Amino acid sequence: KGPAWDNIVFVLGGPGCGKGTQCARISRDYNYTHLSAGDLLRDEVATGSELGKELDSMMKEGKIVPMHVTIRLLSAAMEKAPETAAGFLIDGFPRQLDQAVAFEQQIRACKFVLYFSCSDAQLEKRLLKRGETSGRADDNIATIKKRFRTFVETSMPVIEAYAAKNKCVEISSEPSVDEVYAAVKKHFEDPPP
Ligand code: UP5
Ligand code: MG
Repeated sequence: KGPAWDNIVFVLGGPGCGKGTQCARISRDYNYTHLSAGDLLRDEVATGSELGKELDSMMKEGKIVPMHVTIRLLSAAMEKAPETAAGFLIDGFPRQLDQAVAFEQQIRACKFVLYFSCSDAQLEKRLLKRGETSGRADDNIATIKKRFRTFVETSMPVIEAYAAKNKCVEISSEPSVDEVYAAVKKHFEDPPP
């Protein structure tokens, strides 16, 4: 397997913190393959399959879907990625501690976690704004509140576990996209800080 398999970065943070926005820039500038677990799930929903229907109703409730689904989708997408890529950005996964363990056992260990911290007030503002045009079924206030709750209760422990192992880089995503990216870039430059 190519060098990317030794350079897996989990990109985590609350709903709307800017994972997708920042990953797009990193993949553009550093030749990383960007895989958003949420996008892969929404692609499955878009096929109209039975599985897609089940995923859609879980996502509308802000629930985390069973990890055998996300791991299968991610692993298939990783196998299809260009061999010349420098790394993988796994955006929005793992969302629960057992998912981190399973991914690292079944695929590879991650190099580090990039965690975007942001206040709920800012997240809510961004998601409601995006909801005006995104067409995302979960960008409505009722689902947003559920997504926040799931993040705090279930996904924060993943971040805390990597932080305890000194494998978590925390960057505030409260400032502008450019300012956040300036902080992000430092961690992808060679040599690292
Ligand atoms: N924006 C971004 N950065 C900004 C900044 N610095 N200043 C001002 N505005 C900024 O950004 C969100 C919005 O904010 C955009 O309009 C952007 O322009 C603006 P985005 O980059 O899209 O943020 P992101 O963190 O990617 O937000 P997203 O909504 O995608 O995060 P979620 O974690 O909520 O969504 P995801 O797609 O990962 O998951 C959706 C659902 O899928 C989950 O709720 C869950 O039900 C399910 N799921 C699983 O079950 N398992 C998984 O492994 C993954 C998902
Ligand atoms: Mg996203």
